[in-house]
Amino acid sequence: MESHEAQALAERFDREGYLVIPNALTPKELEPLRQRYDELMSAHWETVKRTDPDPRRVYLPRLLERDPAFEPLMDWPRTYPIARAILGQDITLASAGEADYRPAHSGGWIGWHSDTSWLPGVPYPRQFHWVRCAYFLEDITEDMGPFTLLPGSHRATHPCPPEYTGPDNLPRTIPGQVAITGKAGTCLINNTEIWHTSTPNRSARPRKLLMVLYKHAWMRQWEAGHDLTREFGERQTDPRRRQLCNVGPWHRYDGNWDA
Ligand SMILES: O=C(O)CCC(=O)C(=O)O
Repeated sequence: MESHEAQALAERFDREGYLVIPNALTPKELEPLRQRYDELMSAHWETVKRTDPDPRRVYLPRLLERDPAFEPLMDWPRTYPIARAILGQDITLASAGEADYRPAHSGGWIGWHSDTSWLPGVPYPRQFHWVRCAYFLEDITEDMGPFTLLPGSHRATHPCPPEYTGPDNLPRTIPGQVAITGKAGTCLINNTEIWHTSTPNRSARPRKLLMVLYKHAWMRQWEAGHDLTREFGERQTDPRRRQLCNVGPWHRYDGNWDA
């Protein structure tokens, strides 16, 4: 991707808080990812079912570390230049990636929210804090509980109104909301500060996502088992990937970043 193209998309992202990139992964590129995802998820599913017989969302952290097939997603050529243009040269990973699974015929699991509702209260000019790339492993249609967001809400100066979510903890329909649907291989890139939710999956098909999360080097990673391990970072040989994996200093007196 040409840098002027990535820059134009980054400017749109700044205004709207999200981008939808069709064909970020081709059918041939998707195939090995889907195969490993299905194997990992079906083993995890058995574990989850022991404690929760009716899960609404199943989630596997540290995805990038689970199989080398997923590693290239950290600097994928059709999406990474956009994340790099949005965050700038000190870009790093905010977590080790996640596999996300919404079973067929499952209820909603979360109401309207921002991932960091406290940011409007921080007294410095608004930063991009987390930028997430969510890759669709299969087609996602309206009835499959798509990620749903309110364009531009990442710039709000107040938290997401609690009345956007009903007493049943299901999201209410809000004027202007956009349900992100698309073909397998699509990537949703979003500012995680945007007000978002997802609806129940009323279809007979599971919703499958691979997620990669970026941040600035000087921010802490997502903790509690989501973060990249030191060992994984140290194994990387490519300077850009080492930076992405938080190896090396973040203060860079010399100003030379690798990503
Ligand atoms: O797509 C979804 O299920 C919603 C995801 C979400 O709200 C989140 O990860 O914070």
